[in-house]
Amino acid sequence: MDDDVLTTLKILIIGESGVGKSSLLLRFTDDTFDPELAATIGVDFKVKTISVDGNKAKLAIWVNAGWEQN
Ligand SMILES: Nc1nc2c(ncn2[C@@H]2O[C@H](COP(=O)(O)OP(=O)(O)OP(=O)(O)O)[C@@H](O)[C@H]2O)c(=O)[nH]1
Ligand SMILES: [Mg+2]
Repeated sequence: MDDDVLTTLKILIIGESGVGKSSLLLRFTDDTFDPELAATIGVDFKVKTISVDGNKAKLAIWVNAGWEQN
C-alpha cells in the first residue's frame, strides 16, 4: 500500500502552551475537535497521507508540549 507513496514529509508544529497545536493536528488528521483534550506531555504524533496532483505524500506530524521541558 505504501508503494505508491511518493515521499514522506516530516512536520513539526511548535508554539506556546495552549495556543491549539494539538487541536489543529486533530482537526487536520481526524477532522474532529475534543474540548476535553489534555495538555500534551512530551509529543503528540500522527500520520496522514494526502494526494497532491495525483501524487501521494505521507505526512508525519509531531506536536510538541508547549511548556518548557528540561
Ligand atoms: N474556541 C477555540 N478553542 C480552541 C481552539 N483550538 C483549541 N482550543 C482550546 O484551547 C485549549 C488548548 O488547546 P490545545 O490543542 O490543547 O493546545 P496546545 O497548543 O496543544 O497546548 P499544549 O499541549 O499545552 O502545548 C483547549 O482548551 C482547546 O479546547 C479553537 O480553534 N477554538
Ligand atoms: Mg498539545
